[in-house]
Amino acid sequence: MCAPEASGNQADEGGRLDEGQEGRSRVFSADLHTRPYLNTTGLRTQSTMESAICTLVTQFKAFAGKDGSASTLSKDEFEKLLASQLPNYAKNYSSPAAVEQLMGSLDENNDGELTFSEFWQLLGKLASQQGGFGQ
Ligand SMILES: [Ca+2]
Ligand SMILES: [Ca+2]
Repeated sequence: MCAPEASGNQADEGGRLDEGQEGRSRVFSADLHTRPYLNTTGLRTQSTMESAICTLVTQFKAFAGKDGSASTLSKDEFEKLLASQLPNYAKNYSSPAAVEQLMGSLDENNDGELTFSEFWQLLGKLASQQGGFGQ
């Protein structure tokens, strides 16, 4: 369940979005402070991690919904998602052949489409690399 976008205080809630600075690690530079997640009207809002999950799901759905099945990513949709949402993390997959290979490694049932859970394997891998957790 994605809560409606908190109005106004998005900037200090998630990663800093100042485009001018080193953009590389900004997704993971979200404030880790532990203030209660209350918005200006005193209502409980999503935590940083909840918002991150919400973003992943929302983006997956946005790309998966472009053609064919709305709940799975075709190769074309997957390619667009990589280029648009993971440009730094997935820069080794900029050629169509590399995308195809990556997709094949994620597509567990080999139906040419990625479900969210198949796609999730990639996120887990990228997150592990980001955190230096190894494989
Ligand atoms: Ca689709
Ligand atoms: Ca599949």
